[in-house]
Amino acid sequence: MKKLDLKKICKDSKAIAIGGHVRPDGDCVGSCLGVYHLLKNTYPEKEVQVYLEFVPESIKLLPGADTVKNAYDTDVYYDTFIALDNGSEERLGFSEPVWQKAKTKVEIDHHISNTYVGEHVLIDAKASAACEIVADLIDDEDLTLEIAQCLYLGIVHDTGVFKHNNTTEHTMCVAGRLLAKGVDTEQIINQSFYQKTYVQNQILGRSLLESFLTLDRRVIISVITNDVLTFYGASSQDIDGVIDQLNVTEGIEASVLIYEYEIGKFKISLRSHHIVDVSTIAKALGGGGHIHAAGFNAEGNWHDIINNILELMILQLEGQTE
Ligand SMILES: [Mn+2]
Repeated sequence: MKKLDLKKICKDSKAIAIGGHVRPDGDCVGSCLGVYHLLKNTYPEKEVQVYLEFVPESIKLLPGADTVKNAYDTDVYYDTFIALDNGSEERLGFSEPVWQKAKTKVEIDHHISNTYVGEHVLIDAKASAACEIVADLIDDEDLTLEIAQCLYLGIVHDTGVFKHNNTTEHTMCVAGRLLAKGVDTEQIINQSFYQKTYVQNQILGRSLLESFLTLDRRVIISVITNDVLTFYGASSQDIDGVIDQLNVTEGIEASVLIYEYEIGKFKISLRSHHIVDVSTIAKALGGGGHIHAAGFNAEGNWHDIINNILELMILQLEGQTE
């Protein structure tokens, strides 16, 4: 596999920009900050700047997170741009013009759909996370605790704490190498991944309490109305994770979460385990997604939405094809 030498590529650059995809996640922020620390440590005199749309609240514990900018300085020319965890140029968002102008373009990613070509492109779809690839590009003497913290967090997030099937033997070896640098794994995993705000917990509790089982207890459904959101002062971000909790209920095949983000307007998340292909259901109702995780938007009355979903789900549970 082609290996990039980040230090060598940046040796003659005066200013280096680093960026990732819109709506940055743990792997995106972690890989950007990991590369940021590597270059700052190697070339303290150079201008190195990370550009991301935002840093999610739960990831602000990473060293260097406070240096990230969400608008670019038009008076600085970056001769090198390093894009991470980013499948296509458009996904860079506001920093795309900086990328376009840069003389040297570096792309490191693990999305199978990645379309980049160029001299400094490194795409490994087998890697669990961009952070895993970046870790392999950093020699042991350059791998500081700060870098290890950033990369560890990214791997934790993209593997769902080493749970998803993208976790390989190599992933664990990389994680072990980062761990050896002194990463406080419990702090990173709990604070950035599992920790919830009080409001998020209240919404989760309420959703579980009001959920119900149907179709022979094979489908679990919960509805969060706009009244409930308003009562708790919750926003759509506070709904994250509710569907996953519904979906780990023992014995169910599929789960449905309906939430009313505005009065009469709903977002619907669907999950399934084995039999039901929720992507076809979501597609039939105007949305899309993957076989076991999909969603769509709807307006009107949530009773009708449930009826529409169940009608399609029954067909699949009964083994009919549609
Ligand atoms: Mn990723």
